[in-house]
Amino acid sequence: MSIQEDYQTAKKQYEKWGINVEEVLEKLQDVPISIHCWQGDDVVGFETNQQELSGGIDVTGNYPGKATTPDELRSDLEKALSLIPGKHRVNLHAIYGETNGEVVERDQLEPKHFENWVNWAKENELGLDFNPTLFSHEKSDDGFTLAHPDKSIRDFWIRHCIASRKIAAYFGKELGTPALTNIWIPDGYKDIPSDRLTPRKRLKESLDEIYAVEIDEKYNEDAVESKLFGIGSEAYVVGSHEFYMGYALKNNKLCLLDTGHYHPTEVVSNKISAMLLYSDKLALHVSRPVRWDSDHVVILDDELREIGLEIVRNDALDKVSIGLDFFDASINRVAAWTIGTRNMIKSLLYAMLTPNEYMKQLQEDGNFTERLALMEEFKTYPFGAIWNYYCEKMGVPVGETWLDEVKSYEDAVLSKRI
Ligand code: RNT
Ligand code: ZN
Repeated sequence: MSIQEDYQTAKKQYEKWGINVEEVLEKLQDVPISIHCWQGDDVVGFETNQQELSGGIDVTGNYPGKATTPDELRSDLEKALSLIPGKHRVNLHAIYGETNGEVVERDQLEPKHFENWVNWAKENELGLDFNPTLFSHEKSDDGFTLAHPDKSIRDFWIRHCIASRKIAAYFGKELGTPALTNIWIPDGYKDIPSDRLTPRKRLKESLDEIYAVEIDEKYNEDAVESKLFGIGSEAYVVGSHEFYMGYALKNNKLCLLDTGHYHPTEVVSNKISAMLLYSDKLALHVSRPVRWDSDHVVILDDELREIGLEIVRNDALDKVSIGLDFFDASINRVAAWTIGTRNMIKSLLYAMLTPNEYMKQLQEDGNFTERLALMEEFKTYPFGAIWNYYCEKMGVPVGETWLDEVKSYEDAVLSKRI
């Protein structure tokens, strides 16, 4: 049977439940995923005075062929994007600026250092998002940045964050879609603190200074990302969930929830509905923690499906900015992007192909038997046939055939890199 025939048969099964599959696919096309550039080079970036990766995060593996220049990274991203259905966004970090071999301090970065990225985004019809980089730098060597006891160090990072918001606003203006600037800092202690409050007061003041600079929300939106622990900050992280949730609600910023930044049995899918009652927008870093915040490639597991369901059934596609955050250096990096992003899209499609209103009513009626039965039966509905048709319709490889393209790209391009 052909993809078309499979699709027609599958479609009928979903239509029995009142699901308009054509409409679902139209809608899915318009959901952008913000693809993180840093999977392509193991979070190295292009700074002239590069430092080792720090900040309590870690990349393991040494798969050959990682991008070491902006053109290589863009070419790898283009390859991945050609295998992912839909129009998406690319998420940059400040360390991915281009300074022509010149050492430009992070607090001196300007829009011009990201001109090539903007031109490339225009050519490829992509939106861009941004992150100041508050790690892998001598001024963050002791693990502190915006909450540092030394004012001159704090001020440096405050200037960097303000410069970053201006760069993001330039993206937003040039590309006609607001950029999201997400602040994540590593600040925390390895061992039990004798004072948890003072660093948090300092972080609050630093954020106030950063956001005192007004930037049109038409061009830039601000998010803050919390964390539970990092390598070297096991006992205490200044920017905890409660800290940023309070800050974001009070100051009208977006909370960014990274799926690897909570206790092992705590899930982001359960936070979305609660937080959206109190703020208009949310942002996500979809990742996959394996035993710790390991940033494994996102797979279509129960939690990813649940995240998709929460966004879709609560009509929150316009309220939740979906970004990815994983970095695996043990497999082909173009494949890593492709697998993770395709899975994120699959989870949204799965959710859209679920009779959500009917299932909500079952719960209201106390019919938990049918609720569970249907949830389980839908797992084996012909979802794959709809997904395959969607890929074909969007002009990207169907099923695992994308892997052939990654292999050819590896032979022709990646394996030639030193
Ligand atoms: C770290 C945070 C942060 C980084 C990126 C590179 O734990 O998740 O988002 O992964 O900024
Ligand atoms: Zn993250």
